[in-house]
Amino acid sequence: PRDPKAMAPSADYNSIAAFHAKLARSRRILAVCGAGLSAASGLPTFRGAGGLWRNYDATELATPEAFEADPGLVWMFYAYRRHMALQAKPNPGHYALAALARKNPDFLCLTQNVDNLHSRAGHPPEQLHLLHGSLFTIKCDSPSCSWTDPANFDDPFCPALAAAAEDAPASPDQIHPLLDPNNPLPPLPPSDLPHCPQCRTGLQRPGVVWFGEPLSRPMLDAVNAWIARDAVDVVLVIGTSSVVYPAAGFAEAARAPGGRTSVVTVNLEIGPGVLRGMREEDFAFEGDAAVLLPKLLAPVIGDLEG
Ligand code: BJW
Ligand code: ZN
Repeated sequence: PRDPKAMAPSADYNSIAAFHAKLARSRRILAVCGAGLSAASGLPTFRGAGGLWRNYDATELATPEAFEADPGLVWMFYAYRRHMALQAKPNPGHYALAALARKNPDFLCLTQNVDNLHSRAGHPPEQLHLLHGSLFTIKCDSPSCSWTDPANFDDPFCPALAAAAEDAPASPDQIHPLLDPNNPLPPLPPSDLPHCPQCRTGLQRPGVVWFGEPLSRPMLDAVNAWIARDAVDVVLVIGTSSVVYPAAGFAEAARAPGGRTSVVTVNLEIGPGVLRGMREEDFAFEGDAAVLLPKLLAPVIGDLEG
């Protein structure tokens, strides 16, 4: 049974001034980011509206089983997302986090996003962990092969995926030909996809973490060691539905005893579930992360425009 007082948000749980007062007393800051952070850059999220690619659920394509069944289809999905991410620009949310990292060496950013927008905003690499990998890392799909290409920005990725690199139609009421489910995709056999240059039998695949696959062990060890090193003052939970583990568990894992740690949710929708899970010291801000983050972090980073 939970203590109802401890689990209730305070009266000023969404007060920017109250958060600024907390920030002024804070040193160790952790951020856990999700797809909502890149929504203002025009990249779709996974769940809810926009979570469909053609008529496929994006989370159903993000599995080893889907790749095994139809690598050509899954590669077309990822080739399109590479193209979209390359066309997109980091937004003020990414820039605010990058500025916080430069001002505060005790800030660590964990991101589930694979779009490379944190790096392009100038986020120091030693203060950023890519929990779910990167669209621009390529690896071999054979579990026994260690080949990787750590930075591949080819667009199209290969000739067979050229359709994914076509520019979107200029008019917003026109659909990208690749996204139109009435426009059948020609079959793309594995023989048309790049194979591994090392083992020569494996297929190249995106260096992202699919459901059921482990996150990098050294990275998880580094995150857990950072959390354990000293009490965390603030955890920013930004633009994520917090349903995918282990990412969704870091905010609670970082709570120090005595109500010292404020968990701060920044999301377009603050649902009843978030409010119910909140403690007195926590905050929740409803809105676009690209608008809210520069305001929330202004006392540390100053005016981004200035
Ligand atoms: C805005 C906004 C705006 C919109 N401003 N906000 C413990 C319990 C239960 C299950 C498990 C568990 N441990 C492990 C599991 C299994 C599984 C899991 O978590 N399943 C759950 C879904 C039930 N986890 C795994 O399999 C992980 N591996 C693992 O644990 O390995 C060890 C192991 C293996 C085997 C057995 C047991 C253990 C791997 C997870 C990999 C997730 N991969 C994906 C694809 C990555 C590649 C790609 O990009 O294609 O990662 S799935 C997808 O979900 C992607 C995302 O990073 C991830 C999270 O989504 P995110 O970012 O939160 O996006 P959305 O769309 O869900 O939410 C967007 C939010 O933004 C919404 O809230 C909006 O309101 C908001 N928003 N616009 C602010 N402008
Ligand atoms: Zn290989």
